[in-house]
Amino acid sequence: MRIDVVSIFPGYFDALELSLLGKAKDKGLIDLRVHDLRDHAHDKHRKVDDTPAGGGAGMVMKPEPWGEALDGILASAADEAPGADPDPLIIFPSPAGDVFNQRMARELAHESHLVFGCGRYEGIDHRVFDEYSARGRVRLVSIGDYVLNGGEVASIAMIEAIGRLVPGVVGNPLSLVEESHEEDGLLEYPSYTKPASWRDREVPPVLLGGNHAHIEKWRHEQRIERTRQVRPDLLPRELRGESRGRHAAD
Ligand code: JEE
Repeated sequence: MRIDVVSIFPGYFDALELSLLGKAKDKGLIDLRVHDLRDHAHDKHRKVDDTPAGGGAGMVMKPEPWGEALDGILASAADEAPGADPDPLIIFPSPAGDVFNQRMARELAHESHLVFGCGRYEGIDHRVFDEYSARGRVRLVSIGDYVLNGGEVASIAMIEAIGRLVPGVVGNPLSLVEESHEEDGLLEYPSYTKPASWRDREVPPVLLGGNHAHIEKWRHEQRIERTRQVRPDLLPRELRGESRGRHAAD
């Protein structure tokens, strides 16, 4: 998978080298290319922002550097994959986007080329979105209902979530198989390791008993109880029967 990122803070993406994604890069599974938007601002101050049309607080990113940066990436994609390969998908992280989730990560992991356009300030001149929507596929995506200062942290979260789903990236494919089986919307069961006793806190005895049917049953019950406690909204209808979580009085 090729991933291009455009940002005025390319250094943020050094973090991706530290983890799994660094190894995926070394293995040639993920081709991550980070571009500095300011390289496409040609005035002497390399200015990428300006005051908002119509007035208001803050600054807005000018369209011209974005046009030059994205045109360059799209042209290089057409050059390198001359076959009628599917268009790159351009993702603009935005508080106004569709909310990113595991389903979206799974869908995006099938793409061959993603481009992340990281805005700053109050965002990017909307004509950039219109231009690339007219020429190809564009999505506005939010990572959740809180306000960040720009698209970089959101892009890193999405790249990590998507990247680990690319075949070969996660060391142990069994953990992904397990994950997909557990894709029933319930939270995970609690995990333990050695020592069996730590500060007078014991690993639950069922986990040390070696009866795998009991262990599976216990883990499933833990998942349901945990979900009921902290995310009752995720409980499937058939498990919601005796739930107290859905009553207005709670
Ligand atoms: C991209 C600039 C900063 C802050 C105005 C008005 C928005 C932009 N989940 C997520 N939260 N935040 C982002 C995100 C933030 C960004 C950019 C993504 C580019 N910024 C910015 C405030 C505002 N606010 C009231 O509603 C909220 C606009 C994000 C993602 N993905």
